[in-house]
Amino acid sequence: MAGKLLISICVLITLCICAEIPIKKCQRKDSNFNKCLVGAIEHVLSKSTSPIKEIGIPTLEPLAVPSLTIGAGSGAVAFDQNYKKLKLTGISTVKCSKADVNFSTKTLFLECKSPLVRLNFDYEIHGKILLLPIFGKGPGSMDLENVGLQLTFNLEEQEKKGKKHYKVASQKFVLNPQLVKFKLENLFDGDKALGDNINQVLNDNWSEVLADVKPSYEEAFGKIFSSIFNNVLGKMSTTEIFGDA
Ligand SMILES: *[C@@H]1O[C@H](CO)[C@@H](O)[C@H](O)[C@H]1NC(C)=O
Ligand SMILES: CC(=O)N[C@H]1CO[C@H](CO)[C@@H](O)[C@@H]1O
Repeated sequence: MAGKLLISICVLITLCICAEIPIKKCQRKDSNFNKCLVGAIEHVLSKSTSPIKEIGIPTLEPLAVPSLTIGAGSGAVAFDQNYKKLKLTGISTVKCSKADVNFSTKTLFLECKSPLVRLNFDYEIHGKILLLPIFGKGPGSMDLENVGLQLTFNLEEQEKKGKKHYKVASQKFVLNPQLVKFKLENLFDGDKALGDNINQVLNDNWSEVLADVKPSYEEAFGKIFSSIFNNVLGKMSTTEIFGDA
């Protein structure tokens, strides 16, 4: 019994020492660096149904956001949107066409696509949409179909324990879906006819609705992605991530 225990402890220790960080590495000096980066990013995203603790990446599929408040727009959407228990799915199927790092300007640019990004949430709203009164509280979803995603990170250097690390100084996130479908359940205290009607109006006019709230969504999710990327950058030095300068 004691022998067996000892063996399993040894195995555990060996595993811990041998375990490589489970990501593909790309060397900045390689001529195909940007292409390698596309592969490495897609690899991480495809494995994101569980966290990658070694580099500080939480589960991204689904990505859980406990609560999110988006302020009223200036047009179609005249109310604060309060979301709770928000879950974003679709990140694991993201394909990137471009990853571009410029080490002199310290910028990382990503251009990706997803066939479907879905947001599930509990909502609470009270206000007017496209001039029509709307109120309610309940579960809902928002589907973004064939969505283009562009993410720019501006980085700055910092030193941690004598090693050079990057951190995100600012970010810009742009999302462009080809179609958005809304589904808000239990609107108007459960009045189905009124609820169906507003959902129809939302879906018929999705592009106008989206235009009003898009900048706030981009800002909110840009910050979420930055904070995840910052975790990675904090755990790995510039050399560990991108190879020697
Ligand atoms: C990096 O950006 C600078 C300034 O925009 C540009 O002159 C340079 O060519 C870029 N480097 C690469 C490798 O793209
Ligand atoms: C309030 C509003 O702008 N409604 C428009 C939504 O879209 C339909 C067409 O599907 C228009 O007829 C409505 O005027």
